[in-house]
Amino acid sequence: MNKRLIIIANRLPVTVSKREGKIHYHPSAGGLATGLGAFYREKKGVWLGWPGLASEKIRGLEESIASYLKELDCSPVFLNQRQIENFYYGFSNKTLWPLFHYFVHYTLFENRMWESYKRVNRLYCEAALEVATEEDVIWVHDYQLLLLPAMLRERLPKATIGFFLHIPFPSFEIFRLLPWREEILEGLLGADLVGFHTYDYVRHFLSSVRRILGYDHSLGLITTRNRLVKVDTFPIGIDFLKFARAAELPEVKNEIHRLRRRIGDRRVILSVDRLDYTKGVAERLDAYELFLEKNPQYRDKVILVMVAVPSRTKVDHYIHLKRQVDEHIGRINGRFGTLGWSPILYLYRSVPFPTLSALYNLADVALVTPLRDGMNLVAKEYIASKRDNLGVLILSEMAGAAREMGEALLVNPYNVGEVAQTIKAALEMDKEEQRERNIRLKERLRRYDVRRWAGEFLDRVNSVRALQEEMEEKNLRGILLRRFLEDYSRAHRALILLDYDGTLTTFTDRPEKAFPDNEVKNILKGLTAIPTNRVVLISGRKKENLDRWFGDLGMDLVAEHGVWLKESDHPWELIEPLKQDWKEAIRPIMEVYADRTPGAFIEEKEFSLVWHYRKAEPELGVTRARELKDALLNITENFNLTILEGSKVIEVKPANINKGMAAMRWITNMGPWDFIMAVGDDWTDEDLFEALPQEAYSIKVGFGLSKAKFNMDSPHRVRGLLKEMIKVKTEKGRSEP
Ligand code: ADQ
Repeated sequence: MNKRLIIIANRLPVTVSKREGKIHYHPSAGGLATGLGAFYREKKGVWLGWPGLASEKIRGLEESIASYLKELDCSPVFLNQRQIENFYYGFSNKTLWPLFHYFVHYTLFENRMWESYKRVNRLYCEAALEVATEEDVIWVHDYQLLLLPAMLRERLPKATIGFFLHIPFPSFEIFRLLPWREEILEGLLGADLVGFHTYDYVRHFLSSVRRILGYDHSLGLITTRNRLVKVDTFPIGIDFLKFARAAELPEVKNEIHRLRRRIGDRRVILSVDRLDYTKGVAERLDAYELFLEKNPQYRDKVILVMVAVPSRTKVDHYIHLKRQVDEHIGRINGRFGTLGWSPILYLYRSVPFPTLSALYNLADVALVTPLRDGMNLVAKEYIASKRDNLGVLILSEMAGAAREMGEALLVNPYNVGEVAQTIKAALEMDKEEQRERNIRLKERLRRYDVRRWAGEFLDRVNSVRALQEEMEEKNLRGILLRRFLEDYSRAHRALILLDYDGTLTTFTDRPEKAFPDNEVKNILKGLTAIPTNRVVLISGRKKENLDRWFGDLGMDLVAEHGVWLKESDHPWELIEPLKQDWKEAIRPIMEVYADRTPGAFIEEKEFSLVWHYRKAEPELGVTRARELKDALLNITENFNLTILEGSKVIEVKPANINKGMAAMRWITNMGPWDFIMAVGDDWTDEDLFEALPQEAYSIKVGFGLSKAKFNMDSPHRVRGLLKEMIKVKTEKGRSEP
């Protein structure tokens, strides 16, 4: 199905301005607008965003602006001066931008700005609800709208929602500083797919989600309380052909001639960016200065063309940066310049495309040295523009682009000496080598251009949505739930197999703390009291533990994942004679890993050993659990043992004993049944689900891959289900005396 595409970004691809009382429209700068501009219109989409002018300045003109923009498939979100101040210049650009670029000392944490950020995200949500439906694909962009996915999800639960972050996602150590970190992560997890430029950013995000919200993931698939969210890498491409073909255009050729006349036959080093402290302009100037100092032979033979687009000119750090750069350039030009030569040609403005393209074509070297950059499109545009494949790209390791542009000369932008030397090496690189490097770079840029990037993102978001729907279909509610209750109410002999931890109760830090509350006891008592029911609690816990908690309820019990069985008032029985000698070999290994992992501990059961890591630092816990499993694998085979991976536990016990085997005693020996159900939440319950006959109801608590036919999202809902079952039978009992 060809779904409509709704793009939501801070800015529209069209900017509205007002000059001499008249409204003007012109295309917005930046890769996203040019790259996706054509794409969303082909998809019959709508682009939602701020048109770039405060609403105070267009009082009374809102409607005519909106109707003009509508022709361009754009839908404006109008922001007033205060919102621009607090949401855009404030929280977006004084909190998130510096923090996510590791400029912690520039970061402001102010509640007033945060409140505005929430309100404006809500405003975008309301605006989106006017155009979007659950049938559309909604693609939210960038750090100004981190809360929007969850807001949209709340209102359009079945919509397909993607989110892409254009800037870096910082490491957990940085992200944790944000006082509103939980809300931000929850906001993002409203999406079906969250995309980043590089795998490092993906890693950082997953780690923050795990440590801050406690949601685990497997291969980038996060399981939240009730949904799956995919996290993946999509390195943005550029509009390759636009740059590759530009040199043919007469206006670009003219610009090349004009600039060449001005520059003479000097070698050209080019620097292009928004004037932003993350772009490393000061360090770049230091490096160029050092290069001129160390290599007098190049004076008057080179020129650095520095193009800087004014940016966020109302934020203090940017005002300061502008002054600093002006002075720095003045100093270098004063120090080395001659009557006929200025070492730096500085253009502090946005240049039109023909000029930009001409500069890319002329430049012998592109100096792209941000201190931190999500991707950096300039690096890609430079290479794409080179028709003869000549030219050298010097690229910062700290730019996302460095991950895929290994053929460039990679530098650490803080290492001024290294950058200065690399400028020299670039100017002296032989042509054959330049061609070789650039041809390879270019081929990748051609293949993975901005359309391919957007196409892959949208394909993926649709496939995640399909997976979500599959999970939805398994969710035991609505018609499915009604059918379940009807089947149950008709049953004359019902077998009810229940796991305890994670199924009837949520997990706690220490296993002994998870004792049953009154509600759960009443439910179990109520179910057991119904004469047509047979209730079996199948747990991994020790039998003494189960006796203490459930001994007086009259139901059947299975302890230690199927080692011990007990029918109501009868004594405990061992499922079969079992040896214990293996424990001496396993315990010391587990001890080593418990000592090395703060928070981890060993629990000894009669026929198994369990290594718990719920209280350990989450990532260390997972890593150590993997290592422990590896270390145990060789030994367990000799003893005929199995290793079970439960929820934050590794358990070793005799093979051929499991919950499924234990359940067979009831399923087959005590049958026939006209209703069987089993509920469980972790890997150990999968054996149980597998042992059930075809017609049985198997229910997994939580989302994720399972052999169970149905899902329920929490122990709370399982309790609700069991209460319904009691009610159904009690009412039936009353009406059928
Ligand atoms: P930016 O920080 O804006 O983007 P960048 O990726 O380099 O950085 O894109 C800048 C764009 O503006 C380029 O397309 C460039 O051609 C254009 N541009 C720059 N200077 C110009 C000038 N003087 N005149 C005209 N045009 C100029 C954010 C992230 C990046 C990420 C992009 C896309 O910070 O890391 O690569 O989004 O995801």
